[in-house]
Amino acid sequence: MALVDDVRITVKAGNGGNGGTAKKQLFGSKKTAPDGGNGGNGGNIYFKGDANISDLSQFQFKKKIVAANGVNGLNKDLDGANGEHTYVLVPFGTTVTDEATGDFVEILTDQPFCVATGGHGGMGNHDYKPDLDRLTPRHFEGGIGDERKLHLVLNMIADVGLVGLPNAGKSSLLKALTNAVPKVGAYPFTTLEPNLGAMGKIIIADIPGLIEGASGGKGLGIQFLKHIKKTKILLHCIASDEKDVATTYRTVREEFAGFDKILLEKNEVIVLTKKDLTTEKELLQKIEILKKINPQIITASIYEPESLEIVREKIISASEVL
Ligand SMILES: Nc1nc2c(ncn2[C@@H]2O[C@H](COP(=O)(O)OP(=O)(O)OP(=O)(O)O)[C@@H](O)[C@H]2O)c(=O)[nH]1
Ligand SMILES: [Mg+2]
Repeated sequence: MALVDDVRITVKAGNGGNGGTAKKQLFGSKKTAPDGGNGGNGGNIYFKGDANISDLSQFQFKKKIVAANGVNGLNKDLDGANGEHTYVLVPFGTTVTDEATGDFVEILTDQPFCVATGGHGGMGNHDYKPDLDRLTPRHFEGGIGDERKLHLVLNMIADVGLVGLPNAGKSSLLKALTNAVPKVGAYPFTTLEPNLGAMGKIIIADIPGLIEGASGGKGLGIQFLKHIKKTKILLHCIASDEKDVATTYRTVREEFAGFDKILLEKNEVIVLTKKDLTTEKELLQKIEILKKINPQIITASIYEPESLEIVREKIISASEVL
């Protein structure tokens, strides 16, 4: 699935219902008495984290979320009903920023977080104090519900991140290991948006390839590095038919350093991909070179199921350690 991870929406909480201004005729008298009920409160809008939602695509075409208004108060002292609250389910890890104030919150639990409060219901005239002029009500208007422009950004919470140069075989590996069906191509920058896939309970993210200078803005990958900031394990993919695997490795690590050093501290497993494209001898030489830098190294080919089994086992064992 392509990931929608950055949207701007408007939320509008319900307005309060107006208080009633009715008067009843008093029995056996020419006098009247106020009997207008209170208006209902407008509905609030809450955001809640939900594990079944993986991106923000629900907001691509639904840019405004509106909660119900409170119902107006009626005569015979009937209070209007409160407008129903609206609960919006978002993926865990969604940051919600109020564009006007810059205030933000990261949704990390399923506890409802109120982003817009409904207006108070207006006071029905039956509630007026006798010292107020009960027959010319002043506070009957319901309050206006909050309206806010919100910027939602999903820093997705994947357990494992696939990183490497363009064309390293990252998306192919995601496809082979999970239920995801990312686009695969024999050219760099096939992946333009991050892809997510599930291997059992483990979520794997595949991001666009990184190139030298990416942390300074070159290519595509850098804007997506934020998505792997929270992963526990990085699978650093290097194609076995690369001539200088050590330089390739360092190129990507330097981009990590340029973006956020936290990436350098993550548990990293090197995967020499496309092992079918090289000889056993060459493969062993490349393993020897890379082992000196990081001893956690495995080899894989999407055409060799037993090698994929080893990748799976490595991911699972690395996840268990953490
Ligand atoms: N022979 C062989 N080819 C592979 C293997 N894995 C991937 N490829 C090929 O390598 C090319 C690039 O694969 P992708 O999975 O798109 O590479 P990527 O790293 O996701 O590339 P970007 O999205 O551009 O960063 C495609 O033509 C794949 O078919 C493999 O194990 N063996
Ligand atoms: Mg790709």
